[in-house]
Amino acid sequence: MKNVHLTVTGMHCGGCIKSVTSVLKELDGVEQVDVALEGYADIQFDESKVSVTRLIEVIEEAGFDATE
Ligand SMILES: [Cu+2]
Repeated sequence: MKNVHLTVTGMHCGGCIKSVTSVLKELDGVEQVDVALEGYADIQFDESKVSVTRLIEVIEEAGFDATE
């Protein structure tokens, strides 16, 4: 299990947090997600199932920007 802290920009309300949280949780291999309006996402994931690149990708697909 691995942890990553991503900087996420573009979140403005609880709905945004919900969106980011749910797209991440839908991924196979994601164990725990903590998304905050301050602009970050802490994610615990199984690196044999999902990559950081993929985590960033789904956040961007949801309409936000993410960087490691
Ligand atoms: Cu919002």
